[in-house]
Amino acid sequence: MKTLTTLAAHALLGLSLLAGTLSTTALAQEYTEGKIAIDYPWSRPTPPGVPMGVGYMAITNHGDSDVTLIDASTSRAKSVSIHESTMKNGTMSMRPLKEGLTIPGGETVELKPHSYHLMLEKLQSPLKEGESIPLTLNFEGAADMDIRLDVKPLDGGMQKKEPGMDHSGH
Ligand SMILES: [Cu+2]
Repeated sequence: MKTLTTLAAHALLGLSLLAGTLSTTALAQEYTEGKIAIDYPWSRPTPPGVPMGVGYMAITNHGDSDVTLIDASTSRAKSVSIHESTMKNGTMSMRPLKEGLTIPGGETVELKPHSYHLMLEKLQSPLKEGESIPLTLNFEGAADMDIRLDVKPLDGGMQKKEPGMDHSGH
């Protein structure tokens, strides 16, 4: 049974990689703890020598009151901070959210490229595609959560691709 399940999972994964964004999202990991749901937590591979990685996910607050992501930690990095990227005069810059990131009751906040993200600082070793990175999220107003970031290819399946054009690798 276990072998069959593993084979099926690999087959599904292969299909999802070819099919692109929608299937990848549909198969993505979800976590729920109390009123908080985390969808599609992912990261990107880091080149050797680059000491920083990213963390992306969608955080949904099913409660009535605000919840704030105040901190996060992982065994793979010395520290994790919460950042916001903004475009200013054509240049992308990012700033730490010192007060944390608030998710109002009944709303979803997305951490994604060019927007809110987690910054994994002083990585112990590069993040490699296919890895799953343990991450603890600390909330104010909700219980802490242990999740895993799936390390996806550089485009993260986030870019639009032409069907049949996805064979450039290797
Ligand atoms: Cu950043």
